[in-house]
Amino acid sequence: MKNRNILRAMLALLVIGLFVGLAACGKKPPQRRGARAGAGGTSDLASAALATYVAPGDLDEYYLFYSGGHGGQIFVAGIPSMRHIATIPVFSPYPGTGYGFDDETREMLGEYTWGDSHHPGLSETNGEYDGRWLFINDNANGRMARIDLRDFKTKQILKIPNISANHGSSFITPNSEYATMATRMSIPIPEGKYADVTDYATKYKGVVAGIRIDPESGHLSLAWEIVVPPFNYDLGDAGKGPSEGFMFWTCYNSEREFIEGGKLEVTASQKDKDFILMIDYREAEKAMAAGNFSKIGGAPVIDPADAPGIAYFIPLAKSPHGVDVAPSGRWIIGSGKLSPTTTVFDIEKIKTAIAAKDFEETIDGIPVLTYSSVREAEIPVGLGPLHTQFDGKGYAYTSLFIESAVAKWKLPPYDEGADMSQYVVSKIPVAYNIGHLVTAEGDSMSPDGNYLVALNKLSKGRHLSVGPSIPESAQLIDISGDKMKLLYDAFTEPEPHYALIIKADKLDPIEVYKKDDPTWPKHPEAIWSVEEARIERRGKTVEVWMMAVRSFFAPDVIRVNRGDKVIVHLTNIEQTRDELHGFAITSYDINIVVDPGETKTVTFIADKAGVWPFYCTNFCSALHQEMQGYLLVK
Ligand code: RUQ
Ligand code: CUA
Repeated sequence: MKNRNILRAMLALLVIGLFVGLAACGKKPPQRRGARAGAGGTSDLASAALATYVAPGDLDEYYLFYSGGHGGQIFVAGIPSMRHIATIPVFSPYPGTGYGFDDETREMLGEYTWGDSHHPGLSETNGEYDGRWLFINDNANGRMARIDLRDFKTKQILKIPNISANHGSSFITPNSEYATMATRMSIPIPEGKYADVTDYATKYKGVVAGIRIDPESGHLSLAWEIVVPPFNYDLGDAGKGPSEGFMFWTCYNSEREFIEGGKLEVTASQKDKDFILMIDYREAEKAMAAGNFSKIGGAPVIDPADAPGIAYFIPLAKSPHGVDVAPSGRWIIGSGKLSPTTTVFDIEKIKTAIAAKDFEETIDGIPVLTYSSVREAEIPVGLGPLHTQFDGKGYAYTSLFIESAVAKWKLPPYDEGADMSQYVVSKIPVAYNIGHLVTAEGDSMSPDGNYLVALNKLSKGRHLSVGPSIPESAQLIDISGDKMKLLYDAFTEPEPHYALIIKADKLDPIEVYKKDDPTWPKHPEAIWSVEEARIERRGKTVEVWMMAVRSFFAPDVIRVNRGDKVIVHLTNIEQTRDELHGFAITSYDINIVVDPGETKTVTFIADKAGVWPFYCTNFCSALHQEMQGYLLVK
């Protein structure tokens, strides 16, 4: 750290020296980087460079995990450098790490070759990120995945019945008991059932679900589902502190209709208000224990009409997107996209209203709390508010999609009868049309309050052109002072939605899979020496136990007959960090990659006769090119 500050000071002198030098010799300075004025913000070159420069060999302070949208991955970057460090494939195959080619990951991907990864969630203990697991939803196929942060690999993809387009996910409760899932686009349930859209109001249903997280292994399983009216359930969050025990989701289209040719954007915006759905998951646990559910599509589904106290609606400005619980857990923040305000709700007022049965109406067995009784304030943040994050110092930051800006505003308490606009303390323009935003440890109970990353939908003109499809932009903003300061523009593959920032020292990833590590499951087919390497034939099945080490495979010839089933278990016996080996068979569309100490299995039918070289795809040594063998198919 100290070294780094010295380096930064030296850099500052260098930058200043450069300008002074250029001015003195009378030469026109080259167009100064950072000087190009434009909408979306500029930064002060010297201070921004100092704040973000991570010297070669030096390390970032935080990990940034940002979703890859319909690319199906998660990207990893460092903060403050914003350098992309790794890609974690989740819902899509990724030949770079061999993901989706070996038997295990191929089975995990199942029938899909892509997913729409939106909202990462980090495991928590007592409301703090604990650095164990990272979760993410698939907005396309009703799925959720778990990544182990010891090796940064996807370990499980869970698909559950009845959830149609899982968007309101994966938000984690303060002790990682549950992750959320929710239907974005209602359908008749179970999936596969037919009903025309003309019967939308009565035959289509939404479903929200609690996914249990095993406290030891992180394994995901379905705990319960709750059937809810056919609205579109959008984003969610889990309560904490005084709101622990509740889950929240915004929903739009409370008009509950899908009119053919009617444009949902119009028909779903008729009413002034939509809702936040609030679920009491302790009540869901009780309903499950009492057998108070029915089975739909194989899943236990609770009907709120039969389980009073399980679900409530909180009215909110129409067509809302984000709902975010403040670090204290007391304030629940929701934003209607078409309203220039964001609304603060008080969990204490919500509890009081529930106790007093202070309801406006009841929809499909779900009471609607009286808006004026539970609302704390409406804050005029600006146009197109989407998501809100926090700094732990009493301020909230709301992304403004239409305004292309981030608004910083003060959380309660507020003065009685005050003009609320005074609580919007500052704004910073971003480039352009911001969706999500994230602050350092912003979803935990103690955000760090130094960095914010704006995940913008458009980046036009802020980088070298790469044709009509240009990258998304992610802007790093300093929020440590009174005024927000733009530090850095980074550009990403399509298409980050949400992201999370965790302190680097909370993670302790392994360097290799140690040969005898009791904390890691032993692969039953692992081999550790040339002596153990072998090929066995049983009828038409040929099984190969192969090892890879710099710079050869053993065995390096596999003889089979056309039509044989071939099973290759490949162990990389290296115990040195970053000594990876690949195993690609030409013309067979196979490429697996094994990390040091790792074993993977790939099974295929040898359906092409001939001589097919296999080789190591990962550059491993000076003699990497020589690391090859032959699959001989007679
Ligand atoms: S959503 S910004 Cu999943 Cu907000 Cu995309
Ligand atoms: Cu092993 Cu290249």
